[in-house]
Amino acid sequence: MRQVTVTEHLLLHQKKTPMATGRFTSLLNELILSAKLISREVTKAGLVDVLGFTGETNVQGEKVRKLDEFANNVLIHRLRRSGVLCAMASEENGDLIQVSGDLPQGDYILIFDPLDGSSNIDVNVSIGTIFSIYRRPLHKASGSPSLDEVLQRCDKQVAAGYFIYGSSTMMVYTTGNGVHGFTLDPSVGEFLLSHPDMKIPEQGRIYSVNESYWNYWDQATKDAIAYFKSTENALGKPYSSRYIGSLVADFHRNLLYGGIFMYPAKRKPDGTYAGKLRLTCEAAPMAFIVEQAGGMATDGVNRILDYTPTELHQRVPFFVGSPNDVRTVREIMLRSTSDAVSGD
Ligand code: P6P
Repeated sequence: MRQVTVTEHLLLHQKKTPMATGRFTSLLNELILSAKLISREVTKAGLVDVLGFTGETNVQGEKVRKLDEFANNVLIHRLRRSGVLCAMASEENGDLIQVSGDLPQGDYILIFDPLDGSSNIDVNVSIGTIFSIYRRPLHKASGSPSLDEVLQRCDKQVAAGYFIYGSSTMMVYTTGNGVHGFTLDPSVGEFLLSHPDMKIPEQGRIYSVNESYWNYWDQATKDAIAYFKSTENALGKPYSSRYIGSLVADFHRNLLYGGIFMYPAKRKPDGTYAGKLRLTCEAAPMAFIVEQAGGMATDGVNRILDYTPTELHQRVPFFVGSPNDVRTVREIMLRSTSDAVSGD
């Protein structure tokens, strides 16, 4: 396959969308540079643990700190200078990160999880950076954007993607014209097209969930999970159970092989139920990607992309993957809930 870079692919294959503009390309390039810097540090993480500090300093001239703080600082530092953002939001920061002041601004809004699953880094498990991009509502394009300009309906995303730092570093993204995967070739420092037009298998063979929460799930959830462990399912045998505990790694494997990732609502000490994953920087971008790859993403019943966030760090139950499996979960949950209501 001829070597195609991300920028080339964007300009060549997506020219029919407004996203193939120079401004979006410079945003993507700053994300790519950030990912290269993060990938380099993630790769050395084990050495930092074994050898103590490497003695190197990071972009801010400070000693290498915790990896997710490092990743967060790299993204904020670089993207502030992209000249195309009016606001950012990070999983690591409680509030909006403004891009005001002397730096040039644009009308894109970036929401990201700088290093998802970073607790896995000490055991050399793949982790990732997740990003979601919106445009500022045109009628408000002046001054610093307010929170309500950022909390847009999730199907308003103009792009979404992730970097996965694993056996190789990959970038998978969509601008609404399919999903495309690029693998970093460290020898040239470029992400090269390796997975054009990715499509998730319609029927999965894998289910991914942390079963230790069984006693914290409601009955509808237990009925759904039991489906994948039974012989009364689409496969006629139990699905394979694969759970890494790193969303990007579990999602990426299921995108390639087919399957469903589930993080259901759990009962809290006060008796209410809530999800763990964050809507704006985890569920919404992954939902955009999976739908563009022919998959589905719900909170068990409702489509994730139909959500409008009420707060920046809102959490949701999350079911994402092969459409047959996500649809089946929805049917089981609706039936289980109606049985509960009618007392069956
Ligand atoms: P648990 C990592 O902390 C994360 O946010 C996701 O990457 C991952 O899917 C999930 O939490 C794992 O959570 O409760 O199973 O450890």
